[in-house]
Amino acid sequence: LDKKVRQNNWEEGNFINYKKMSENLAIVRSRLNRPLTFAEKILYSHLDDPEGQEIERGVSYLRLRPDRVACQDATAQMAILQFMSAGMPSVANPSTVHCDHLIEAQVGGAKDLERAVNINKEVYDFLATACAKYNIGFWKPGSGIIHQILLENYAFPGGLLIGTDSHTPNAGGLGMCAIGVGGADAVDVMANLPWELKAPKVIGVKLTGQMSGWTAPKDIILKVAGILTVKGGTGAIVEYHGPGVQTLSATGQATICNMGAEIGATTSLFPFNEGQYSYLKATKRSEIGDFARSYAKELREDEGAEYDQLVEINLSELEPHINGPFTPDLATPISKFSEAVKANNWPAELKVGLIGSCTNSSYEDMSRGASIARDALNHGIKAKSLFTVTPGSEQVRATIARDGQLETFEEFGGMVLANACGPCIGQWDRKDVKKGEANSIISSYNRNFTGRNDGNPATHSFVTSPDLVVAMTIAGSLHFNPLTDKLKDKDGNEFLLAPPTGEALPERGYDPGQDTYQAPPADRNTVSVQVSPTSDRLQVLSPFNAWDGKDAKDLPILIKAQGKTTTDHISMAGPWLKYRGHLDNISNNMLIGAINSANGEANKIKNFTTGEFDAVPAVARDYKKKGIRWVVVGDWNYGEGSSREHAALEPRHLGGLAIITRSFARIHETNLKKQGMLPLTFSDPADYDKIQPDDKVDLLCTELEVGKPFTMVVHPKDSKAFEIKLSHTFNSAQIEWFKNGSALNTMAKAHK
Ligand code: MIC
Ligand code: SF4
Repeated sequence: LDKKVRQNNWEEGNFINYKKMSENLAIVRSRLNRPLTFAEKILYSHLDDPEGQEIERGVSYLRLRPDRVACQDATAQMAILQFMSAGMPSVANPSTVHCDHLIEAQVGGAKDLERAVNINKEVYDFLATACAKYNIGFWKPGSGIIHQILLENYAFPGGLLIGTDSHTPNAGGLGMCAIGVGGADAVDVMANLPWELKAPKVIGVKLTGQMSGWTAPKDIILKVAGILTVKGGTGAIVEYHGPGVQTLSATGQATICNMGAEIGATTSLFPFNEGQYSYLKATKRSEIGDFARSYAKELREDEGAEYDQLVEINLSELEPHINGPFTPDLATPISKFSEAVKANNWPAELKVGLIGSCTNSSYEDMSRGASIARDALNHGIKAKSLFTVTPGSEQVRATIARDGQLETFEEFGGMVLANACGPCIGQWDRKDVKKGEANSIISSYNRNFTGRNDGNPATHSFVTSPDLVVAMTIAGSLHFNPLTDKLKDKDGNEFLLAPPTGEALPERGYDPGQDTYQAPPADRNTVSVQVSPTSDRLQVLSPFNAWDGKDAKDLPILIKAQGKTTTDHISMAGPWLKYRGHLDNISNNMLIGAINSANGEANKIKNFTTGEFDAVPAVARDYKKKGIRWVVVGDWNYGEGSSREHAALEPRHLGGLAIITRSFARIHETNLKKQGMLPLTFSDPADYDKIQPDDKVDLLCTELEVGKPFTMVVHPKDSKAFEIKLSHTFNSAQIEWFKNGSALNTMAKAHK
């Protein structure tokens, strides 16, 4: 364990520290004296203070020392702007930035990339120079999607990674504990502060049997999402184990961990196994694989480890699934799907099939997909629906270009898009249907909230394996089940598609493609980072005001949001991605997708000072101008989805004080605290119904204390005031963030 093994092939001085990890673990073991889950082993071996740390799953806040930080371009801008205000010369821990979210899909890979490089020049220049200055590895546009690049280059078994994107758990496919966070959390680690996480519960998923035919790794997570629902993983790590693990490729495992974000899990992970070893070897990291073998006992759960909840899946019986529309947990097995389409009146014609994205663009996925397309071509037919392919990285693109899968997809009628997020995040200049027209699309992506892909709320978006996407595009219909339904070849003869086949890893090795990495230069002093004061895309941050020390009286409810309020509803992506570095401009999208319980409409709320209805950001700005602070009332799992901290920064910037909900998604709740907001929950969730949008509320902020509920006095318009109790999860350090106005203010204070 004393060997010096580098974390990756890019950075000279960063090593994997299994020795230190095992020492930490020995300390914690002697204290806890019980078998540990794999997730616990990784977390506890990264504790800042293994002797003194209080450890109770679901209760204590762990102070951790992650091995790495990663940011994508849409969240990195705000993270780096915050890091810059901390005034440090360079990042204290290994960090990378990845350009993937700002590339719009229009006509296909090369042209789209060129266009994006022009449109986003200012932002890319900012990120490139900031990375050079602060010693951060920079992956240029075209390199691929953050999670794919991390898997190919940086993930290692037993490591702890935080990333400013909710699908960071993708690296769990290589046995890494990889957790999605907001930018302010990333800044803590960049600045060498310990990173805090509420000690997660652990949900075990035991896999037995072996998949065959049309069933793919994606079906495991589609099924798990159906069982646990979008909030079932909240506060928990999902840990896969059991004999079925050995039957999966590392990239298949990554797919499963990736989409674990959709059930709100803190992360998902697989123990170190042969599939991972082979992948490390294929990506030129045999040394890491061998090193992991020598530490293998600690890279899995202990015998007898106990889970807070256990789910069992027999892979031999698992059917292919399709989830959606509008939510990723509505899981339907393929054998029941046609019926469901009829019963729910979902548009049966399939307009577009999309494969790839960070979730499903491995060599295996592409090979299996291509085998189905080839089968169709051999019968003289092609895709009936529009069909797009998004390679997850330049390496995957170059390899499938060399090995022929890409050509097959093109012959099949596919359009190959840039190695980037594209339609997954609304970066899609879709032309085939009009806004408002009901239609269906199906993808191998992970998330399918209303309007996410094309900005059209009437688009029914389904997620499934790449295999089913390809098969369904041949039929052009949601009624098609490739396992049982025949297609007609070019002469009208019926045939059944053969089940997909494909290699987990390229026989001839990966082709790295074009070089897309910028290492930090040796001399970083001379690099200067510019933000133009007149820019509409980047804005230097100014600190938020500290708390005034008083209770807040007579606050209006800006909006009482009803039903699903995801981060896409709070701070929409798509066209708004361009303002991710400019807080004031992006605040014009605040809550424009949330449904007002008063009228069932989005972006139409009453301004109580004028009695007029207006857009949410406009009313908030008016209150701010008049010096009136406000609150938002929300429903269950508020802030589900993305890690984007803009969803917390915007209400803070426009004068919000508290967000009061039935429950929160983890990352969003932390993001709110970091920015000096109060995320509060109804102690009795039924109290949500007692609040009317026209009520005023008093928040007794002076009562804020660890573990104590908080009083809210409600003043209904025409009846007597009443009190209700609100709960919160602030610990004492976090209360300081509120008092100082933000976590960043707290950090600045400590530096003085
Ligand atoms: C997403 O999939 O929603 C995103 C876009 O990758 C986000 C990050 C963002 O909003 O920038 C995420 O998942 O965290
Ligand atoms: Fe990009 Fe979509 Fe993956 Fe998010 S889920 S990182 S938007 S490809």
